[in-house]
Amino acid sequence: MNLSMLVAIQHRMRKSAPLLLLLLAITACSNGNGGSEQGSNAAPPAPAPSSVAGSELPRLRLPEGFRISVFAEAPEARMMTWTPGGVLLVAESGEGAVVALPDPQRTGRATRAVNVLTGQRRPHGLAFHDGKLFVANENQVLRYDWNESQLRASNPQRLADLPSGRGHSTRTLVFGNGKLYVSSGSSCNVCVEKDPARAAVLEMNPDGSASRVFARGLRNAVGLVWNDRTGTVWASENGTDNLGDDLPPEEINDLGKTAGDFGWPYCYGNRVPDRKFGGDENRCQSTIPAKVEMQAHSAPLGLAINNGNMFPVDYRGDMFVAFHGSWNRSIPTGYKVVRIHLNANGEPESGAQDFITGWLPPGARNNDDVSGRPVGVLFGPDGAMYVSDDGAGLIYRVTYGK
Ligand SMILES: [Ca+2]
Repeated sequence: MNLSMLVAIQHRMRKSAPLLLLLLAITACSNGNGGSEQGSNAAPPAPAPSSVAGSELPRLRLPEGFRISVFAEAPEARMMTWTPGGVLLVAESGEGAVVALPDPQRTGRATRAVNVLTGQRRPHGLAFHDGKLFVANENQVLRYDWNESQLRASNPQRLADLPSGRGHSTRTLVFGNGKLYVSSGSSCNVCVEKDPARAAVLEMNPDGSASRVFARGLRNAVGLVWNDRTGTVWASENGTDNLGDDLPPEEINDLGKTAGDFGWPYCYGNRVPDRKFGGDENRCQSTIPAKVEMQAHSAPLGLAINNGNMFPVDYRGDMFVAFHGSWNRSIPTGYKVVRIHLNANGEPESGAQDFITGWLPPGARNNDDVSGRPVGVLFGPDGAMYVSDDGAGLIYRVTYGK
């Protein structure tokens, strides 16, 4: 049975049994004892069973001392955020939903799934600021009043319209320095955009006013994270397709303190011209080079910086990136979570090092063989790492020790 079959079955079953986990448990030859509970206002996915922690994911590999388990089932799980009260919210983009996954007893497993918002247009980016919930849909940024005890969002305010249709549909948002940053990918694989708000990161006030293009020349910066030590937003960048198996490098970029041009569609990596599109050295000299270059076609999506204290000291302050995995490469790559060591100034001191692998089986020649596709990475108030996976429809929890 391949991943697409599992996912198809899971989607059919999402309102009843936790079948995917059952299948995973069977695959692992472990003895899950299943069971689930339904919340009073829970409509969507059934929660994960409270069993087989760690051993239910025998294919996944992490450094010694780390453990990974399933925190929740969440179809189409993309970006995540924490409510002010410490409840995980996830955008289920393909479902048009934002879902809360409470774990009130801090067991490491969500006890239920609560529909916070439905009928959204590919909701993706989520954030809280001054007690309000911000949601980036494909076509607009919305702000909601938030009721923590009810896990309910109300009173939507439209803060900004975003360019939509054609090409990349994900919109990500992050707060930093009192500003809201919103990423909007390109409308094409490689082209000169007519709308300056595409292939760009916008900056605006939290009420949507004073919006401007902050970073341009970013083909698809799906992951945004605030880096406290540099005082700037950092972004992952998904490079142009069809330049070969190993070009262009995927990038991590520091968006800096002032507006700038990050190269696409003319330049990539360290100011390298895309000659196929007509880039040249002169043009590239005025662009901002990548901070980290990574394997082409890895599809880096979510970014997180580990500000918690659960992981070993050496991992603190480091950046983690979810690689969604390739389609535009003859031999598959990606499908993992990597770590980039940041120094005391918040600057990278390493390239991408494997942290969680195994969704892509060793030696796989075909993307159909993968068992999951990491999307979002987020550290929790408990210091654990949470990883969303829109291939398997799961959210994992990664812990160290205990
Ligand atoms: Ca670039």
